[in-house]
Amino acid sequence: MVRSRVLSGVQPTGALHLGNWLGAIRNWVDLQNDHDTFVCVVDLHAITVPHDPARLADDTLTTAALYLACGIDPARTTVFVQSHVAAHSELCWLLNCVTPLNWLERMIQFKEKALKQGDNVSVGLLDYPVLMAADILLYDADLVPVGEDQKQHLELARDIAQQRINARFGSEDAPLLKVPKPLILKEGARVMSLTDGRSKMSKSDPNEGSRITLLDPPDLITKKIKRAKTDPQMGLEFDHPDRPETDNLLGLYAILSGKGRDAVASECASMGWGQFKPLLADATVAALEPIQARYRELMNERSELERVLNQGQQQAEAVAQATVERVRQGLGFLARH
Ligand code: AQP
Repeated sequence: MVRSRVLSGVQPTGALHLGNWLGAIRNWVDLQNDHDTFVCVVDLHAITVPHDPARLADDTLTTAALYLACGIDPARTTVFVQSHVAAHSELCWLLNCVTPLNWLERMIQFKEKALKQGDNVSVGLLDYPVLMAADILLYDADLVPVGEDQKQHLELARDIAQQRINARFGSEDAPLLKVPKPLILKEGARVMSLTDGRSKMSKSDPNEGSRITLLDPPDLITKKIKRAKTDPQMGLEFDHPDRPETDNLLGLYAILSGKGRDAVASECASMGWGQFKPLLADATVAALEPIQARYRELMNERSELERVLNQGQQQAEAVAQATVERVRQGLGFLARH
């Protein structure tokens, strides 16, 4: 049976956190059992906002090592670094030239991120969704796991493939690009900031206390959870509209302890924060301990990590190159040999 192909990635813009794991990487680990999975470290995306050149390579390697430490298996998943496959930049350029500017100007994430950058907004930030479209379309992905904030970008990738490439340069029986579908992720996968239950946990939040990174040591995890924002009400409950922090922390406990929401709802119904927070801290430390141990092993075997990324690059290149050639042909370029 032909397995559906899935593509996803995380930007190496800083230390990966619980949101990246529970909202993204954990799902890829499940998907690799019955899908043809491609996961990359999207380093070209990481430079669409100002970045530190002294950290990019290390952050890229760390991100790849964390994929493996979280359970991505290179025997079943193609793991690679986006910039190692030049076809991403090439297809992005080809797509740029057929994408209307006003499609990009209305992207919500661009508007939000541009506001934070002030006068320093790069063309790359505006072009981010076209690069993302290239990432997906290069691999003939059937499905793309998307959270709420990436839905608009996937819609754009579909429109570029369908309306701007296939309809204009392909034929109905031989479309140049496969049009991907969204894979809606399981409920409860959105992890919120520890300092504000209404905004998502994020690598770029200037307050480090807002997130727990996958490599935080136990004492730091305990400290961050101790300081996490709460409310003065006794008794902890899910889904209360005025208690976003409670919902977030209980949700984390349900996942990280492995107990699930129903068991946690009854266990914590009459608890106060003083009793709950140490439980959450212990569950978080225990859940991250095997990931951290495997990460340390992997970083001590750098040559093995590099071998995995080289192999991933070759596998990815084989698929990506064929797509670029198809699109080049459709657009009428002189053949190259
Ligand atoms: N808080 C979150 N809860 C659930 N899922 C999350 N993801 C990110 N934050 C959360 C998922 O992680 C994947 C990769 O994210 P990304 O690095 O490409 O960019 P992002 O979504 O913008 O993540 P960050 O941490 O907020 O990065 P910065 O601060 O650099 O922009 C995606 O699948 C995302 O849904």
